[in-house]
Amino acid sequence: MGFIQTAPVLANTYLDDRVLRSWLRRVLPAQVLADHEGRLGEFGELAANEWYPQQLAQRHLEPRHVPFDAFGQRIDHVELSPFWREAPAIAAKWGLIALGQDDWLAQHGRPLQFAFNYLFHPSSELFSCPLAMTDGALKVLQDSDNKALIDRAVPRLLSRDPKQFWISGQWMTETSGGSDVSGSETIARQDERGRWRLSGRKWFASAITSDIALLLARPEKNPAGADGLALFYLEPRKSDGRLRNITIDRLKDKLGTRKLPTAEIHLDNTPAELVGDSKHGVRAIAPMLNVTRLWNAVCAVSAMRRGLTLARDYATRRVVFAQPLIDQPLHQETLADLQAEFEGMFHLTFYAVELMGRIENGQHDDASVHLLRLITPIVKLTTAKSATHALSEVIESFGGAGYCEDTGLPGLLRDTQVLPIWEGTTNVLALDVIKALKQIGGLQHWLTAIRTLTSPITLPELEGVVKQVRESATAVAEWIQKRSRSRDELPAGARGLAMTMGRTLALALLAQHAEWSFRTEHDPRTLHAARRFARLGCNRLTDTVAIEARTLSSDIYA
Ligand code: MFK
Repeated sequence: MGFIQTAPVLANTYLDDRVLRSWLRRVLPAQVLADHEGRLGEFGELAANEWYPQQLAQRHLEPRHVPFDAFGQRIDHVELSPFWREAPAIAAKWGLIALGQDDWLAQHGRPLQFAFNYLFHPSSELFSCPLAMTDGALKVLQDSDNKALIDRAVPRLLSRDPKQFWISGQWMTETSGGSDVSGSETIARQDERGRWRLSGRKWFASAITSDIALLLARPEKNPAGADGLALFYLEPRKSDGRLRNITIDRLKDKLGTRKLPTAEIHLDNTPAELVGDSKHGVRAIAPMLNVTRLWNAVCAVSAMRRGLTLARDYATRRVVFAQPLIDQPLHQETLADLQAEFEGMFHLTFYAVELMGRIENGQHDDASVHLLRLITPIVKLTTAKSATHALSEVIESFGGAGYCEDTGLPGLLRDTQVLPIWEGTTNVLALDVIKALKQIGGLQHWLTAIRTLTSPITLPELEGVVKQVRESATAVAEWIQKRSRSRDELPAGARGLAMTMGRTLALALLAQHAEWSFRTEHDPRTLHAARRFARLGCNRLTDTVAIEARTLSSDIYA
């Protein structure tokens, strides 16, 4: 037998993660971190050495839809992968939802909850998806005035007891639109007993095995358009496990997220509860979207971290041209760029997580609430794009091996490619940033955040970085100012604007952490990351030229 290449090895994903651990040391009180470090280490061990190998070994075991039983009875059974059968119990036991609302942890609950889920995502066969939706549903129900639904569902969603724990779906998308839900065709009617019943077709019902779902439907006398939609709650299954007036037409044949059972379904007089108002369903479900968008970002940085860890380990084991890859200057440049990009995206994401924790635990002043409203779509779209690019580079860094399914790497890329799509595409979220800017009265909260982060920085090594952050922030303000009176220019350039705002904030956050880590931990690595991220650049602002865009997008010369 000739040469055999050693495979990359995944170490304990918590103990091995300098960036996460350093961030937790900065943001959590020492006692809170000390109380949880053991469990984070245990969880990181399971993620690396139990769940990830199981996922690789069982990569062919995808969910299967069994529409009929042997005698022709419609059963719509969905067979799940072994890990998916076990995952709800893991989530309950480890408090993957409950931690975020632990009274005792107060604002520290969210950072801890998302730290665990960040460790979980790339070893979870995308069970992070129903967890995100569960967390979002929890928020919507808790914010509603519907005491009956709160009493019924909230304790289940927050339960740490696997027998009690429920997960939620979020069924918004219809054939008429995923981004624009205003044309939703599902109709809600009240039966003779006044109970709501829904009929229609949902086109992307993810985690179809969920215990509950939140969805939009139009009460039959309501007007067309988004405002006429209302938010409903339903429990899809009866106590015997059979679906309740729901037919699964088929499971989606998706590019990635293949362990996640996403279904096309029909509702036929399916009983449901109105969550609140019989109109304004989009407004009512928006808090759920904002939670899942943050989860999306956490999953993006988590996937970046997993890919990078494997690529780095592989580079220490792979010798070419008489030298380990890790010692070769060009490969070092490639991995260093990825690491800097990852660190920027990590701090951007977890800044939003920390802000959410503070707002939910008392700091609900207008400035914080407005800042979170504005940065949520920015964080989601910036991290999702960055992660898809990073995972593509990771694959390439393995050469041909990275292109082979049994390394597990192609799956990592495919699962990441969903992140810029679901929960709002990059363009839809960029337009949401424009809407948010209008709602909250402009840039001032974002500019204040940038100033607050950079003003205390005194390390001379960060002078250039801080200068760049400030120049980029000024460029953003000027760009908006110049286009504020144009009807089309602002939306046409929204993607570049949102990316620039995301990257500028990320750089400010990297600088803040670099200063802290250098002074407190005597570790210069975040400093290096900040300077490199600065060289990768923040400014993605574009001068849009309408005639060019019209001509080239249609490729018609008129
Ligand atoms: C692993 C992590 C992720 C896991 C999740 C996986 C699950 C996958 C399943 C799915 O993909 S579910 C589908 C996800 N779908 C979307 O994310 C929809 C994307 N489209 C949008 O976000 C559009 O912008 C939107 C549908 C919201 C636009 O609809 P409209 O009809 O033009 O609404 P409009 O006028 O923008 O907003 C209506 C109201 O909602 C307004 O309030 P008012 O009625 O008081 O004026 C808005 O302010 C409010 N609103 C909209 N978006 C908001 C919001 N409020 C707060 N935050 C937001 N993000």
